[in-house]
Amino acid sequence: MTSPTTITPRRLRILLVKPKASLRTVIALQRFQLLEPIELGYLAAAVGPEHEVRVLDLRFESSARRALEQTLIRFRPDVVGLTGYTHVAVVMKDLARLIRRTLPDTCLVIGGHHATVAPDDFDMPEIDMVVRGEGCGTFRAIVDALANHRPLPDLPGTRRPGPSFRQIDPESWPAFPGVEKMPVPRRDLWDHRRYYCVWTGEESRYSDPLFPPVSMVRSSFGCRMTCSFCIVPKLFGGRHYARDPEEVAREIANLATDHVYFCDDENFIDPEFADALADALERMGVKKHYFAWARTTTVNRHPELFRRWRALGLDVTFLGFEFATDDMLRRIRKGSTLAQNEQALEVLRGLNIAVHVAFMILPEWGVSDFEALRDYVARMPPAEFSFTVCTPSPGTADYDAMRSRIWVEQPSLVHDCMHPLLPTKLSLREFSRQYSLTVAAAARRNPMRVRAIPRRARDLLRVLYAEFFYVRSFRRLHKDFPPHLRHYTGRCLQRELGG
Ligand code: B12
Ligand code: SF4
Repeated sequence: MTSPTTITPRRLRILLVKPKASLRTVIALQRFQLLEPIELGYLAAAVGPEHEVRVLDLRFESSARRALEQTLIRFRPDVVGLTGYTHVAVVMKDLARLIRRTLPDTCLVIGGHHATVAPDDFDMPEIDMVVRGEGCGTFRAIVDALANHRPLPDLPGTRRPGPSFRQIDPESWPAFPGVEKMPVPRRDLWDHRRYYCVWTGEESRYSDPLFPPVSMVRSSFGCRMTCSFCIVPKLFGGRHYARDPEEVAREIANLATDHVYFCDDENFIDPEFADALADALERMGVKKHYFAWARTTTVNRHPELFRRWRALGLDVTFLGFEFATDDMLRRIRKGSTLAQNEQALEVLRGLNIAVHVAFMILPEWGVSDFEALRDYVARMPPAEFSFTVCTPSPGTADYDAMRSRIWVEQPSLVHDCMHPLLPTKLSLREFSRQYSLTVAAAARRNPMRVRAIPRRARDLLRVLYAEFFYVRSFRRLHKDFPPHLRHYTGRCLQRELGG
């Protein structure tokens, strides 16, 4: 009789990689905000302390490929986890080839937003496993299998490149496992002082840092609304999952930074939870500065909640206005009216909470539409503004509806919600000019600028420099398109489309 042999699990070296964007618009945006690779912190926490994990944030590297290659050679990871949004999908594929060439035996796992919404893009032999949706449990199971000398397991939400890759029903969305399965992200794998966000405030003072070090915290997952362009309802099955308020408060209390950027989809959609989190923070005596996301309807329904959070340190709230007409708000099923949006802005300003207002632009806009938006912004009370082009995410019904009209062969190359994916009515050059004029005009409406709050010379220079590159990236938007589109005039396109 043979006695059962016990195989000692291996301690694995795991490298988690955040790619560097290639689009000027995203790189320019990073001059204002560069936030922690928190998704990688989650994955690192999930695999546990028994493995050696490193995070490589390529956004800081002048040559991302060289930095990755050197890390691969020096660290020789057993597993590489690569994440990314849609706008870096092509970059990710290039990095996958580099990883495979450099370390043929390393297990390469791909996850993140693009892998979730468009997994077919990663059906390539260089990749061992594609993970869709929330990845902590799955990544842990993959690492466990490898550490225990077992083959890669077949897990829900995963695909192995090969003949069966595309046979999986694209409509089968991986279910969110629930908040109790989520670990507290590891933040010791990066230097928190490198991550920042420009910090607007209605009550901002000279001595307040304009680019403070910032940590990201996720207090809840998902949203109950069904905006037709947004992927969040699909990711979380139309549900909002709130974490244990005590646990969130503890996580915030333990942060090395004073500034917290919530990366929830909507922080206040469950007012009982937002109140309970405020209770917990108060009980623990936590005093920090917060940036949060809210729907305008939530603000109007619960102004007292925002008053309470202002006292706790809520400095800025992100409001998705989306459009400046009720007709458009109805079309995208936003569930709010322009009057409601304006009311929310007033409520928050009345509480001295600065507001970040987000608008969308449509490819079919003419000059007068841009002018109307600029007029509207000029009449609005001071706020921080951002503008995206309405480009629904792959995986939404809106994306499927426009798919046949997408004018670039490889949409992910310009899919950062700042480049039009559908033919523009204006020439692309004029569209870019109008877009940049809108961004520049709105920058002058920032509350700190309107009230001419004096700032440190260094901060002032940094923000002006960032703004210059940001506005310029929109002005040059047309240059990011393939050569045959760059010089297209709108009229030409309309003829092409038969319009
Ligand atoms: C906070 C946030 C931001 C922040 C910062 C994000 C960051 N870390 O840099 C800011 C405001 C800067 C931002 C900017 C942008 N964002 Co954003 N953002 C979000 C938001 C609300 C939360 C993202 C987040 O941090 N989640 C927390 C982490 C823990 O979750 P996660 O990223 O999903 O990761 C989990 C899984 O995906 C998986 N996973 C991830 N990576 C990997 C890797 C492996 C190997 C495995 C196994 C698993 C795995 O496991 C992770 C742990 O649970 C999401 C909406 C959402 N609900 O996801 C939009 C979202 C991700 N953003 C989006 C977009 C489009 C952008 C912008 C392009 C918008 C713009 N034009 O300005 C920019 C691009 C910025 C950039 N540098 O790339 C889209 C992405 C769509 C897509 N298909 O790519 C989303 C989904 C919004 C939406 N409704 O469409 N964003
Ligand atoms: S856009 Fe905002 S409110 Fe609408 S579904 Fe997405 S996360 Fe929810």
